[in-house]
Amino acid sequence: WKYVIIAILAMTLSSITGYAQNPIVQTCYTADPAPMVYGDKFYIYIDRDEGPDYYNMNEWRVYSSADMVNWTDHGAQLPLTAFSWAKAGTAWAAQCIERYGKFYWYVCCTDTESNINAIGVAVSDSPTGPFKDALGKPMISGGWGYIDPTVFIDDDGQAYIYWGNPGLFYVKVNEDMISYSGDIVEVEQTVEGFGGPKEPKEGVQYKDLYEEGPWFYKRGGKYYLLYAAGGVPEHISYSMSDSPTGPWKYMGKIMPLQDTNSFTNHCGVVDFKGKSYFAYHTGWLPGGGGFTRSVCIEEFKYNEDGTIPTIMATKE
Ligand code: FUB
Repeated sequence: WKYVIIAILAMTLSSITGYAQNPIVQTCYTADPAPMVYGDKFYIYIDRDEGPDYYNMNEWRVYSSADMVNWTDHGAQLPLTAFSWAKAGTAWAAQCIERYGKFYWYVCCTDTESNINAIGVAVSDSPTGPFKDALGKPMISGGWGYIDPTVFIDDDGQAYIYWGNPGLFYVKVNEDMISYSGDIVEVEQTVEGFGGPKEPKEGVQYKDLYEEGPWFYKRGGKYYLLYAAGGVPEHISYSMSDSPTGPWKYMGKIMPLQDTNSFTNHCGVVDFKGKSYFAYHTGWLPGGGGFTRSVCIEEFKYNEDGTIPTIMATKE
């Protein structure tokens, strides 16, 4: 009976907290989480930090859960070597989405030929891979700051990809999900749209409030753009719009600065089984830090008007 009661208590507690324990991956250092809901599972796509003193990363990995408590490690379903054009050690932030039963994993890494960041795309028939380079070359390249892709397919079928640091860019993605149409647009970072001083100010470390790591989605008819902000160290802020291409309205901070042992942060948000989840990273595993980060998740509730409350990083 003692064990039955303990088991019932444990199950009740885990259903209250909604997820197991932060960091959700305890076996390696993970960063830049990109959650995706497909079927009855929550998938999370991450890049693996190798450290010790830079963003030295060589693979993207997939984890899944049906209950936000028990996680399955699906392994490194996308090694950087899958992209023959990519420079070793540069497997940075990525996001996977589904269209017409295929899964597209958008990544950023350095193009060996130009030695600057570029965005690539890998494809699979399953959310857990195996994935292969869809193009054999970068999908989007030719500019500085082409990192941290985030992709969203609107209700009318038009897909968009946002990315960038420095700068925030977007372009319309074609229905094939591996090419794009029209010009790449750089978003003007007004104070109304992204907060913060537009020009550098003495004593202020940042130029614009937007820094990197955009996360783009739609909910309740409104478009959301979440991003790492404020220079170094980073907090998470967001802007909202009635249109997928703006104009954006700065809405404030979501995750303020805390002692998370990581000077970057990078978020992803989804709804799953009636609850909302905010994924981010810290440096909270033993031996962790700014280049050996760890993915964490918080459950949260949107405010009645669709705005996002303050979310604090927790170790629970
Ligand atoms: O993980 C490498 C870089 O650090 C990402 O591309 C940024 O978003 C920051 O998290």
